[in-house]
Amino acid sequence: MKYSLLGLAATIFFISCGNGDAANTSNNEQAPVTVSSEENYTPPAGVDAKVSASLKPVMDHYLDLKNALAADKGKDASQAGEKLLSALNSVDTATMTAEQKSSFNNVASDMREHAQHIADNSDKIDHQRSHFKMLSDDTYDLAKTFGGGRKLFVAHCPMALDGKGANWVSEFPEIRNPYFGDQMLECGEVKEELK
Ligand SMILES: [Cu+2]
Repeated sequence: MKYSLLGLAATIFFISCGNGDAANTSNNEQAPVTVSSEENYTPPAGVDAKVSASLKPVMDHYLDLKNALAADKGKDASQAGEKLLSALNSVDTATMTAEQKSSFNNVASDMREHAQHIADNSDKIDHQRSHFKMLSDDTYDLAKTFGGGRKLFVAHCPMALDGKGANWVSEFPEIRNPYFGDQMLECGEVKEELK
């Protein structure tokens, strides 16, 4: 019984990740990613240009943080977390509608908490990654409401965080898994595109 369960777990592992070799492939063997362009981007209707512009650094620092985790660099993730915090505090809410303002404030207060934990735990990448899941869900909500400043991709890894599964937002469609880094860099798939 014990052995068949192990076999089942191994099968799920390989189905989930498509390619079992992914675990043994190092960063520099990956094909380059195709980063989406910021040119010709139009924010969703009803979002003021000032709001969109002041949210851009928030998105950029989130993406830096995500790339740092995919590269297994807790220190860089921590620094991106710091920058994300200050970018959140510089968002121009003056031209937001009342509805936008309350949605932004809700998401931003949650994001601040997770960014702070990530900033404070540069030597505990697992801890950073568990906060990153919630930060990613917040970032998704933000991009849905206010636009992401460019085309974005929402990816999912069913194995992240001990099999609970988790999403992330990316500026490219290729999978570079921020929950596993080099250990399983290509585990996951794109679930949604945000234009
Ligand atoms: Cu924490």
